[in-house]
Amino acid sequence: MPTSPLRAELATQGFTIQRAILGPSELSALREAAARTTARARSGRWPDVRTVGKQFPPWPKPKPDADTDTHVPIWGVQGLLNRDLGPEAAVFARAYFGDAVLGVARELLGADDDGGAGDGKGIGECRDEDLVMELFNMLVRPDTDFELEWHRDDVPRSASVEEECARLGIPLSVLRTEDPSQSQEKGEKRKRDFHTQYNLALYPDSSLIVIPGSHARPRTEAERVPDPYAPALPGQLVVYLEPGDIVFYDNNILHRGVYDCTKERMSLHGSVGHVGGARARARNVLQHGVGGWVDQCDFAALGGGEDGRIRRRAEGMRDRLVKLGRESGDVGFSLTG
Ligand SMILES: O=C(O)CCC(=O)C(=O)O
Repeated sequence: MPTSPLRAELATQGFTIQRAILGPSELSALREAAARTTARARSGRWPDVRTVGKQFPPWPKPKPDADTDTHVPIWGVQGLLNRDLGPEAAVFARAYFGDAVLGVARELLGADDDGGAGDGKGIGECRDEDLVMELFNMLVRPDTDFELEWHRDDVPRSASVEEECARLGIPLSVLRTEDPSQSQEKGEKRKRDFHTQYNLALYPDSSLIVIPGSHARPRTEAERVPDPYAPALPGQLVVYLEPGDIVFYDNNILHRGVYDCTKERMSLHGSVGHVGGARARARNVLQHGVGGWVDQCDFAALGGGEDGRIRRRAEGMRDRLVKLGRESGDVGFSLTG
């Protein structure tokens, strides 16, 4: 069992919530930048979006008509750190690379042991030099109600139980129990994760639904149901966040999104890597098109003084992602649809 309470909760439940990590001025700056960016994306002037009706990347790029008003139906905006976004990118960069988010990420990415690898590596605290820039996107209210199917981010629905166990890094002994959700083996993943993913809410958010503990076991029969949009599965839990709350979750927890078009949603959806993960993370990160612009990211707007420390951290994390991109080649896509 990990010694850090946060790591222990992530290992057993598959998610952990931290309340009110943003101060009022940071929250208000982020809301303003998020509103401008969302309006720009809906008007077709930001190409990197998640379009309603499609769950997984790649998403089509809107082609605005110069003569008529364009309205793009979106449920997400991608690439918040892309310098082409203009001044908003610096506001988002302060949140992504700042201590509030990365303090929690570093704790979650630290380790008490080598996670079962048996090579004696990877023990200890996670330092700034270990961090790798990954994704920073935003999930927003669609114009019409929209749902995502139940999924794990990096394991296809078609995976057999054996494949699922291998991808999740859980012992095959789980298979020998009658009901995997009741297994003694359940509840703690053996393999160390070299990344962590989060939703940071700028408005009250109840869109994410998870099945606690499901990251550490194969799907039960009930979870292998033919209806990927099954409205209720045993043990499901709606994640309630207030503005400034953040949920870190294992991206292979069984989860879905249910979006109510009458409720404002602007939740920053990010992931942070550890250098130990390198190639294994390449597909998850680079399938979102980040490789096309990450080497152009310029964090000069983060300034000097105290911000200089954050800027240096940002540049180091960016450089480690650029290196990962160079080494990885064509990575393909995790899921389709
Ligand atoms: O809307 C959410 O919080 C979940 C998004 C999600 O499941 C995904 O991006 O894969």
